Amino acid sequence: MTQLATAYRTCPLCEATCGLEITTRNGAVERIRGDDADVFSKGFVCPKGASLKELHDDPDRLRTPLRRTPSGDFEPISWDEAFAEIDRRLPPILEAAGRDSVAVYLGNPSAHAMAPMIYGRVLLKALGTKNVYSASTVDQFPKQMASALMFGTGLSVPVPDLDRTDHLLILGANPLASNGSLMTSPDVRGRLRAIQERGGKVVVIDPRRTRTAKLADEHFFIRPGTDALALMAMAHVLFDEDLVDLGEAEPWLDGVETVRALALDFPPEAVAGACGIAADDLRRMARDLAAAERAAVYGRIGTTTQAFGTTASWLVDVLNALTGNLDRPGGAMFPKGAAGHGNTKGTPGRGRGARFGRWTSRVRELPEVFGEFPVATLADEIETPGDGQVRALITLAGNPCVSTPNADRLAGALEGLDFMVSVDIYLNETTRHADVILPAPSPLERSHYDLALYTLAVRNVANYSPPVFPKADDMQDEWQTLLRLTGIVTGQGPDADVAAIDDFVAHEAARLETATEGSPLFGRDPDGLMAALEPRRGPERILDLQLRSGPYGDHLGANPEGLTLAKLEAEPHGVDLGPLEPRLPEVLRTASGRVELAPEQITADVTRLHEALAEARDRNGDASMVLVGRRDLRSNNSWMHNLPMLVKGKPRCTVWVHPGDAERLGLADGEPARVVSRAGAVEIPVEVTDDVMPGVVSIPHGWGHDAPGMALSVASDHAGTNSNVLADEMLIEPLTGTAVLNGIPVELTPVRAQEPVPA
Ligand SMILES: Nc1nc2c(c(=O)[nH]1)N[C@H]1C(S)=C(S)[C@@H](COP(=O)(O)OP(=O)(O)OC[C@H]3O[C@@H](n4cnc5c(=O)[nH]c(N)nc54)[C@H](O)[C@@H]3O)O[C@H]1N2
Ligand SMILES: Nc1nc2c(c(=O)[nH]1)N[C@H]1C(S)=C(S)[C@@H](COP(=O)(O)OP(=O)(O)OC[C@H]3O[C@@H](n4cnc5c(=O)[nH]c(N)nc54)[C@H](O)[C@@H]3O)O[C@H]1N2
Ligand code: SF4
Ligand SMILES: [Mo]
Repeated sequence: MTQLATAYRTCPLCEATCGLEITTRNGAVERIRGDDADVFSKGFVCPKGASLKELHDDPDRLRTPLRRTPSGDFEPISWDEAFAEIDRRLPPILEAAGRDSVAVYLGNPSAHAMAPMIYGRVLLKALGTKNVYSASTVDQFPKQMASALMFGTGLSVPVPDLDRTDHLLILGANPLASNGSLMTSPDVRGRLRAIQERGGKVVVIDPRRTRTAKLADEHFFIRPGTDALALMAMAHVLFDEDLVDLGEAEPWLDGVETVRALALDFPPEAVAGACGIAADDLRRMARDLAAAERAAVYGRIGTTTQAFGTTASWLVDVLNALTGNLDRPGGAMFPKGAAGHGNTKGTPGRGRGARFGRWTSRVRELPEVFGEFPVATLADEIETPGDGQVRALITLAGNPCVSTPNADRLAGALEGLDFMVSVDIYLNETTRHADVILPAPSPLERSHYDLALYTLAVRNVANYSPPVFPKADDMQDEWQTLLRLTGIVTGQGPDADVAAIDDFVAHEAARLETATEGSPLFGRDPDGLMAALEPRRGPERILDLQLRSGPYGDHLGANPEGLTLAKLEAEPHGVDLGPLEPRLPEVLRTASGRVELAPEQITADVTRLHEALAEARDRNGDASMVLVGRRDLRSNNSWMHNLPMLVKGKPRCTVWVHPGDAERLGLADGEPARVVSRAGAVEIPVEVTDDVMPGVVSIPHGWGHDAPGMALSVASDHAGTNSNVLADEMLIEPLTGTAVLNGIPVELTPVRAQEPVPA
């Protein structure tokens, strides 16, 4: 008999958190479409959401643990064998070479699931290594550092209040392709269109004419890496033309005069040449921002993974503050996530602030940021002998061999490790170097709640999804895998009592909550809390605790109308907690209890900005080329190219070259070019287009699926080229160590002009 059923599930693939309606028949996915009743996404879905069917069914997706054999192949093994092997090989390294000899790399999907968000942290703590790396240093740390220094926590990131703004200035983001980032917002296109429909304006600054730029009312090309100059110039105009109006936030703002003094040196006329934007246009952009009733400035990847990532990210919110748009409806506002986070915990309005550089990396002496080292130095730490050398690596949901700079060097370094474990769903460019691969369930076989993304959402919402399907026979929950690894690194062996460790973790969470002044549960008995959370276990128990102690929570009885996980379970389309609300000063966790508009660590970087400006003047008019990235709606970083519906059609991994540059360099549309940087060289087909600025070329990241020994049968037929072979691991932004992935100096030559390489 046919069993038809409908399940509602939040899509875990990108930051937009769309609600999906998943129709199943006899335990298989029949159809996936947008959930019209979802309180946030209201039916919006992108092709990737629908591709979850192919992901779930993908025969290449790992179903059992794998072990690398001496010949370099992989053989399936049981979970018990896998953990026994890890227990045989990892603890001796820890014992002989110390905790720092084991590095961990956390990839992007680990911010999109509860198990790694909660239990990844447990594993890290148990491991006690300083060698923690993640995708954050090829992504958003600059924005998080700026936010932490200005507002007190790394997740106090103001997001544009899309649904109420009249004027949106976007720098270095293409939300029509990416679906938004550090701005959780399903259906960005609809929300941008609505701005225009209510008479507002969207302005985009990007070295490419993106889909977002095409929708916008105005678009300006910008020379990569010069956003901080452009933003400084706009700040200059605001002061110069007496347009500064701090609005309601004024009583909480410190450092306005420091900003004024710094901006004085950057009139639009001085930076126009470097940025490639006319002085008049910079002036007008600043005036428009000031004139709009409600405006927001928003910057993303193009402003973070570049030479001035932190400084540009800071200036985005400086402009929001100077125009009175910080914390105002229609401006840039602070979300309030239901599961709580740094700026909803402890004493409202004041905190410990943020400290960076508490320790430094061994080889390049790079400062720690949010407890991590830059992934751009991971290869150094593996390759360089000496005390504290990294000898083993655990990767969790990451593909650094494609996603991080000088990818080829890192791949070589991984081969030199004594031991490597990957928790991953594919045998891919990175996991092929592992000795043991531990699979994770399909997204449809696990529950979901967006712990991180709802703290960045343009509307306060909460949505929990139970698993659509029970786990496949041989599958183990990812959280249990992480706890078994925790058992191994704490010397409890391969068969540690996972339930007991989980009890311990939950009890610690309850204890911490009851011991935190300002918590609604302060002073309560942790054992009583534990009893109230029965019979939940694993991520659900922690989530229930976080929801119930969070800003909308039931406070375990004290606020009976409040949120609980049970309430979310009863609302498959999510719970709408309303539009963003002003949160100053309560949101602040700075030591001063004020908004630090001019944090010293960042303002010190303005010296470098002056130098960059001088250099740009010297360079004026030369023919040097720089590389930037791009995203495509049907990709998700490096790992979804094994799904036929996402790779069909014409190849997308091409280098965009402006017609003028193509002519000068002898490059022809459709012909291969050789692109060379300090770090490496690739050959890639040329796409001649005036959608890219002269002097700039663009290659999407996440491709290059041609390494040997992988099990990616579809992706390897659409291999493309790995752009991070070109990204230079020595080019990092100094404050956070985030890799410069946009604005990489490159040279291009036609391949046909090359001498054939002698055999
Ligand atoms: N040149 C250039 N490089 C870039 C960028 C760029 O714009 N330009 N963008 C950067 C950004 S923003 C990011 S976030 C990084 C991403 O960097 P990474 O996170 O290292 O790379 P991903 O491609 O996201 O790889 C995710 C990995 O997780 C696995 N995976 C997927 N789902 C699961 C799961 O449920 N459980 C487990 N255990 N594994 C899973 C996949 O198989 C894959 O191996 O790339 C960065 N690299
Ligand atoms: N379809 C799809 N969606 C995704 C992802 C994906 O790979 N594919 N990845 C997800 C992840 S992990 C993230 S972090 C987000 C990222 O989300 P977005 O930041 O929106 O990502 P991009 O589309 O890469 O947009 C970055 C833009 O910056 C421009 N740019 C490059 N250099 C500069 C510069 O110096 N200045 C300025 N002003 N612009 C510059 C690029 O041309 C590009 O258009 O997307 C997420 N969503
Ligand atoms: S926009 Fe993002 S969350 Fe929405 S369906 Fe697409 S991949 Fe999933
Ligand atoms: Mo990212």
